[in-house]
Amino acid sequence: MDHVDILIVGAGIAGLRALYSLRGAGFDVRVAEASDELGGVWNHNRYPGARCDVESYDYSYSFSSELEQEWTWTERYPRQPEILSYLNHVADRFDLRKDITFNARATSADYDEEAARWNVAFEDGSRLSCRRLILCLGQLSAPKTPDYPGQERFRGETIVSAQWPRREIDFRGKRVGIIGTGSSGMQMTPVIAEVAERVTVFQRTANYSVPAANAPLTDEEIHEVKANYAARREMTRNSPTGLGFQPGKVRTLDVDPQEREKVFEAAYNRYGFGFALAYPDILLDPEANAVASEFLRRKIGERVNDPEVRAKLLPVTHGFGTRRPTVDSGYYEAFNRGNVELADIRATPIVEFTETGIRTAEKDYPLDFIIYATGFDALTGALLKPRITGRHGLTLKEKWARGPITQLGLGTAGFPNLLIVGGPGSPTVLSNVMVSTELQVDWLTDLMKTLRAEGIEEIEVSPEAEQAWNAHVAERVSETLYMTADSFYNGGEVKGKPRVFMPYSGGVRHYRRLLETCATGGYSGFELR
Ligand code: N01
Repeated sequence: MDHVDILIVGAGIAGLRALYSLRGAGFDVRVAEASDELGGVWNHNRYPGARCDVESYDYSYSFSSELEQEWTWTERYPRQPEILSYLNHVADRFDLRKDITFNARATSADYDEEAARWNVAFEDGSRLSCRRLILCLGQLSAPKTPDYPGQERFRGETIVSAQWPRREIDFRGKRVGIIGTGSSGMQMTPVIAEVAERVTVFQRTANYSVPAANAPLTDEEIHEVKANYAARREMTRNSPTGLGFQPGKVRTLDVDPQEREKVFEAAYNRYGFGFALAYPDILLDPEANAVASEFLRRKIGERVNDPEVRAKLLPVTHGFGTRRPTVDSGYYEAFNRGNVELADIRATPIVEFTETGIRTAEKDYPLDFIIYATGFDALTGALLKPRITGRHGLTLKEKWARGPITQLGLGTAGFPNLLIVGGPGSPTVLSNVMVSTELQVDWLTDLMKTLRAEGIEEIEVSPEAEQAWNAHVAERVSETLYMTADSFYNGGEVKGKPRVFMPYSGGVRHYRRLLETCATGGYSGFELR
């Protein structure tokens, strides 16, 4: 069996960054990547219109000022191919590929208590032993697909948005059905509608979306960002979300309606995702949330011509932001085209798939393509795919059967020398993941250096610490409105998944302080031996 000091699983944003930092610190480190390419979600989500809804310059690594200066983003919100080129550029620029093994899907990891090592097995039968195992498996990387009667009968092509084929797909003259109206469905709808003969969007839940106000970056904007990167980074790390804006200071209802309208209008037109921060209490106070939700419903309504379609597109099942809102480029306007229709499958559910399309309780939709833009088994899905067995034969799946439990999102008791980036219990999907990932990786790198310097064989989360952390995660979310809706944040939309709020809602800035306190306190909450 091959041996390595540190094995990182996953060569997405987190895995690449961890490789760069740990190798730079002199560790013997290797990355195992399931795909034949790096990039994680940006490798797999190649659907038309895929782009990031965080601004390009904020969705970039901060570890090298040379890299910051030499890479020039072209748009405010970068498209998937541009992000993938960026990640490839980073890999080439820092010679990361030589330590990545591609086509290496980890299927299991077993902790050998006597040797204090992890034995990792891969799909091709190979094995690797490592002292420390770092899981960088992504938050939204285990796609989930629907389960409708007759799916196998459909004779057209079925595509999963998060496993988009690499070949060119020609939608010209085709009838395309899109199931799902989260970010993926909303991003692809207007783009596919430009070429397809007909697009039918199958909507179960109307969602809130704010226009992206996307545009090519001007020379002045690029200059401004590059000249002030350090300050910008500091600002994002000190913000609640890792995004480039701070929340408003006054409470929503303490402002008179005309003034509030102006603030909402400005945030709506410029901020994209940051609309949620126009006032600090939009996700905390039901009345504030109701006012913001109403504003957005009005705005959505203004974008749709047909009154019947408009009524169906207005979100009414939940408050703005309690499920992940989206940032779109022309989603609602697409319904004003002659070739886009909305199938409201909450009112008239899908009954079955047929050989030629989808039958709902209302009618038959003949289709050539069906696209599942139906989301992910978020946060725990990818972590629980390999069979990970810690002390006393306990698997991670068994340990987390009633929901994930961690210390600071970084590890869990009974699984020594196993560390997680971007996992449950950290800001993860509630943040700009570039920022939260870099915070965690820098912290882990310092931890590894300390373990090496002090000759520490094992690090393991203490059971008391993880209980306390989970209680804190639950307490923080209880101050918010997040649990008022089922979402991928709380597992409520996956059958059989425990309904537990998984990310840490206390904000990036606070989380950063907690990481520092943990480290300066001798890695409190972890047992070092
Ligand atoms: O997935 P989603 P997504 N029958 O879970 C519907 C990131 N992302 O891939 O609401 C019919 O948001 C489901 O309906 P409902 C980003 O974090 C980022 O779109 O459960 N419909 C919902 O409408 C994003 O939030 C970018 O009733 C079914 C949709 O499918 C996250 O990934 C771009 C169904 C799933 O929406 C996920 O986005 C894209 C069924 N059986 C994605 N099952 C960026 O820009 C589910 N649905 C960075």
